[in-house]
Amino acid sequence: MGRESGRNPSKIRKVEDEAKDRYAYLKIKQDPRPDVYTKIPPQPKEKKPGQLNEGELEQYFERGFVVVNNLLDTSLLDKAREAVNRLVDDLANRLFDAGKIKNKHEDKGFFERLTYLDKEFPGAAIVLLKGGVLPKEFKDLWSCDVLLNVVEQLIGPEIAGHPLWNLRTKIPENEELTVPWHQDNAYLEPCSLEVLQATAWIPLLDANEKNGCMVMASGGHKPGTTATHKCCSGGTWYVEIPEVELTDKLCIDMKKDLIVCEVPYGGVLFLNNAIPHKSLQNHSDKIRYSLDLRWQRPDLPNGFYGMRENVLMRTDKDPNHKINWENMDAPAAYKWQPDEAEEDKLSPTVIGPWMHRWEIVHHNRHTKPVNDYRTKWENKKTKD
Ligand SMILES: O=C(O)CCC(=O)C(=O)O
Repeated sequence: MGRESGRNPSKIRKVEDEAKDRYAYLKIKQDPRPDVYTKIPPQPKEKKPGQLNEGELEQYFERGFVVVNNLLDTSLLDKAREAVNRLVDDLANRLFDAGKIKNKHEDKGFFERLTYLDKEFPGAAIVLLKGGVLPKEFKDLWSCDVLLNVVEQLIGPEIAGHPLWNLRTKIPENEELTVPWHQDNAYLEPCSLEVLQATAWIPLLDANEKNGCMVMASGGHKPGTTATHKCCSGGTWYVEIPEVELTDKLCIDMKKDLIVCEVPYGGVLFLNNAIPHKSLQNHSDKIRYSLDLRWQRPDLPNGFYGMRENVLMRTDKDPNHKINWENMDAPAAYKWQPDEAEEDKLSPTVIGPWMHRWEIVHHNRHTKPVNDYRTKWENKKTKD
């Protein structure tokens, strides 16, 4: 596997040249394909803080991702950590009040406390992940100028936040928080394939191979297609791309194209919604917290099954645009489970409409209630 740790385009250049032959074959077979993943849009005329340089921009569209070190002001990340601390504290109180735990582990630090809570109440880390509460500190990060300046280079000056976002709570040695090979499009409706959704994956510590950073299948966005995913991987709610789909449909050479992306604190991994990626298991003794935040053009469909709208964050039409977060703040039900009962919010079961998009080849506790929800999702769409 290759290794990536920021601003170094040259070492992957050779691999990509070799890969071009494979994509040329696909081009003949699959045109027309969406070119939003491969075509650099017109660039802003103005120089703005944080903007990618030419090489980085090229990498993003050529490989489907780019790591940028030292991009964020770490004080923003420190504040995000404080917000996570509050969320963990709130979860500990709720679990304690519900009689699920006997010890709130208040003496434990940022990188350990949730692991202790999860030992006492298995699934606590999932409850936090699915909580979907968006504190002010996450909003400040999501809409900070430096990130929007980069996103503007990727999708143009009209920018909306996409409702699919996550606080990843990757406690050590936990299968359910280790995400298998997938394309983000697989979690959305097929229309999202036509729309570039730019993701920033932002670790809240130095993310590395040991604590479970991301691995990208370089160039896998180029066929411009979503591979056939299977549902659900192991004991999880995640869909997964079988290896044969990675190699045959997305043209991935499993020996050359896989890049381990270590991202230091302050750095960001930018990716698109068609690039295959996975995350590694956390074999360290610390929790690997990270945020994944997404943006797209506001006038295009977001593929979120009609459940939530995008939130306009920047527009050329109004330089003083004030973000209305109301939609992302919608009642604290999990984003995929719109009318979850109060007591279910402490349940570590995750289900979502993607489970209907792909064949369920493996059942587990997450897939069990899926048919009950099917009607609710369908009703919701019809109503809207
Ligand atoms: O953070 C992780 O472990 C996985 C993130 C991911 O797969 C994503 O953001 O699409």
